[in-house]
Amino acid sequence: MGSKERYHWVAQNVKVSGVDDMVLLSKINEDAITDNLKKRYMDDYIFTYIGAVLISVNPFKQLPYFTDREVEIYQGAAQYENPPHIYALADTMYRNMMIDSENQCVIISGESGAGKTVAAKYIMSYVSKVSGGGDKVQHVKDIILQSNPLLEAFGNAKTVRNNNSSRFGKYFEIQFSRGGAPDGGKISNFLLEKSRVVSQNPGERSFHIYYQLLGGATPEQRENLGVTTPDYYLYLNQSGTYTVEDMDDKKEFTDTMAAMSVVVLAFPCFLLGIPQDGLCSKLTSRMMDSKWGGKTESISVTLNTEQACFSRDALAKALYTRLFDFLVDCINKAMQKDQEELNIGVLDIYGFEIFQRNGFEQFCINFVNEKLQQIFIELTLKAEQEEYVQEGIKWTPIEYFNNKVVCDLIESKVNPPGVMSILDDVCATMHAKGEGADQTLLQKLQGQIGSHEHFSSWNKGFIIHHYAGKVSYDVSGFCERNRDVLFTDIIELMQSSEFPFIRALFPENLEAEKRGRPSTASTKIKKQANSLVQTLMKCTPHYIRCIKPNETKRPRDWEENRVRHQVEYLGLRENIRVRRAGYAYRRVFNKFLHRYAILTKETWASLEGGRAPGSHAPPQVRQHGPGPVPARQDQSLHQSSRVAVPVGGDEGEEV
Ligand code: AOV
Ligand code: MG
Repeated sequence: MGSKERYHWVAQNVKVSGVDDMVLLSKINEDAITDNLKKRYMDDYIFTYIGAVLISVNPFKQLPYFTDREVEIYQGAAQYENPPHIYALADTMYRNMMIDSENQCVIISGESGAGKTVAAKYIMSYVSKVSGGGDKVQHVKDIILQSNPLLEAFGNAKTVRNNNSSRFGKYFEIQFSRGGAPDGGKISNFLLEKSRVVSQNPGERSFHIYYQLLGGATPEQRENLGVTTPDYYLYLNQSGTYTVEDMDDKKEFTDTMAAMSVVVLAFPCFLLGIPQDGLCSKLTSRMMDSKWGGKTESISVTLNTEQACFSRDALAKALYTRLFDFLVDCINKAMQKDQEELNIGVLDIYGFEIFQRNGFEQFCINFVNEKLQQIFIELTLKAEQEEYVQEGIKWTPIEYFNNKVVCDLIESKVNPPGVMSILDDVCATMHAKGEGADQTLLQKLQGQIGSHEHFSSWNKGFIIHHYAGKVSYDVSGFCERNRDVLFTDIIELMQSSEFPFIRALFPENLEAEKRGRPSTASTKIKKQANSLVQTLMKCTPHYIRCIKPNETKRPRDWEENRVRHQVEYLGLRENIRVRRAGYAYRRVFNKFLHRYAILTKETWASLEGGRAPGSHAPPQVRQHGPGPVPARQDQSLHQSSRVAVPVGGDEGEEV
């Protein structure tokens, strides 16, 4: 479709509703932003821009503009040519990657149920539709798309906030050849909420796969696996919820099985392959070292009911997470390529969440969200403003809330130590049975960070004033979940399984592990979150900020206060103000020159004697602004010498 034709098509099918880009709002305040989003939402426009940032409001219904026709319209078009759309953002990423030979990433954020996972899937399907390739590439595309139902079956569950809530975080890198064909991929997964395997809150379910299997297994599978109905199982019947509105577990099971066949994987029937009496004795007793007459001996201690249940649950959770990691590994192997060239990374994590009772899992989930908000703040509000100052451009600072203070409160090692450090210290010294550890934790938290402005406590726990609101955490279970131990006897038992599959899930070298201090769950998530930040910082970032319009999950239901609250904490007003006052288009000198040098003799000559663009000649172009600019820490993303072009001459900020 030519651009004229395209324009007509869009013009006929799209009516004007509010403003497409909120930089154009005549008033910039939360009311005006919320009003604009509402107007558009009620007219079925869920997408709106703030410059290059895409805002997406969950419609809770299928909208008609995600067909092949839109794929065609948005392909190769400039952002302003068409109404805002997630395909436009996906197209920009793909084109940037190809033109600049740079890795791209999209950070999709928003609270639980705001539409992140759906957005991630649209990006993946768009990229796979517009990129070329032969049979091998088609196979990789199939894996990329089929990995979604597979991982959702094992990693998503119904919560009260979202019927298909991601209970793990995922960074999916789609890898491309220099020619732009997706010929590989890699998934990094983060902290699965494994406690869900053994218990769920009222109104919630365990992971979808259990209900799929129970609803969709063939008679033969039922017999082999000893499958009955969900109410029979203690691990599934505590919440009293077995079905989800608009979800057909039986059909989903067929899809999961089909997805498994694409990554060539037999259904891992995880019957354990260990003698029943072995399991029974290891679940009800434990080997402990005992000092007797100067000698250390191992003796078998019988566990009480509570301890035995704890061992059983620990085993169930370990089996499930390891199985999940195994699945991710299989998918990765199936789309692995020898050498990485270019990639587009799609980040879809569990959203910020507040439940009636919030435990260790919510604490970790909300911490990861806090880190993502920090990237947004760093790159779109802080670095952008600092850059103008460095470039010597007149600039009136725009105030914003920097949530680094909350990140530090959680993860800082010293001065004062953060919640995670204090938690690790308590875990390192806690009694084997862990009695009283949670209360000790609470006291230490109060003692060491009780006066922090984003921290307060109550009789059963503590409150963190997150960027997205106050969350009250119940400390009970924090230490046990953080320590995350699986007793040695149980690991040994699993390592003695007759099935190689089960043995492979427990590869640890127990002798070596006895020597070091075991790593805790919070240390792991902290490491993962920080390495994720590093990875994202190396790419050109794009942002989708998802908004949840209601708690009823119904279409056309608009809860004004909820939306305004999200508009506030997402920092949309500050985002618009920085965007309006600043320059809309920037390019690093080097790249600008390589791209446009051909337009004049002088610039062409400056490319080291007229070498072709794409060569690595350092350009001899004078910098904009006063003299050399000091090097910055985040050089990889924000190189300091840039060409800045005001678009539309709108430098004024207030109206
Ligand atoms: P989330 O990923 O942000 O929550 P989802 O992407 O799972 O949220 O969206 C929740 C539900 O909203 C989906 O299952 C759809 O029913 C509906 N929905 C979202 N986006 C769209 C859309 N563009 N069009 C139609 N329906 C949509 V969580 O994973 O809980 O943080 O941990
Ligand atoms: Mg999700």
